[in-house]
Amino acid sequence: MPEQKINKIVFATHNAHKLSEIREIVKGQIEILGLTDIGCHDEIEETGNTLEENALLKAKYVKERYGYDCFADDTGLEVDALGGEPGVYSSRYAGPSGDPEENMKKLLSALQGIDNRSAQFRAIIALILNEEEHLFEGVIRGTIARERRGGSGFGYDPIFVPEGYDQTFAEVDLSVKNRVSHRALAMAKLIDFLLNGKKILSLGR
Ligand code: ITT
Repeated sequence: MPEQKINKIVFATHNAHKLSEIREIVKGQIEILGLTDIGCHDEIEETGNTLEENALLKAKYVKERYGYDCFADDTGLEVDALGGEPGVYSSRYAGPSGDPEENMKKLLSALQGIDNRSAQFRAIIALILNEEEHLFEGVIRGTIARERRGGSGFGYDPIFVPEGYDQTFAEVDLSVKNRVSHRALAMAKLIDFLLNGKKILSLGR
């Protein structure tokens, strides 16, 4: 449990979309600093084999080199018919450039002719606070659309239809994504822990 009330924390990401999503989610509760705010412009390599390992690796990198308590998120799109792929390899699914259009193209062709479109986004947030590590998970189930639709969001959003909706994450209002998404669910657990000391999932050492 945090020793004192947290009102400011670093989010170890270079992804501007993630940063603005999270700032919107925690608006009025906690101030979020990005990596550029602390003078970190390093490309942090994601060499882990799981989302948990990669999230921890990013958070530890910033803590060790910059000295800030912080949290990092690693997200994967897990497609049932593909045995959970692309999963931890989601960002470089179609190659090292990480081009979202190419990633979606590859996924849509991998699912061509397959009726089972079930999938989930899974986000793991790793927090390093007072020398302790904590993990928080958020999962949203849904389906993979037959073609890309919508212009908002980022990454795989144009082909992911969250359960209970007909539109993709790139078609719904951002306020909807920020309420129901994998990252919103993981963030809710993180915020609860930071503000109230409640821990829902932790693999802390
Ligand atoms: P950082 O590591 O700097 O946080 P990143 O963009 O590399 O940013 P991830 O490794 O977590 O983030 O992302 C893995 C892939 O999943 C990548 O292709 C993202 O575009 C995609 N992704 C992550 N969150 C997403 C979301 O909310 N909606 C759609 N795609 C998402």
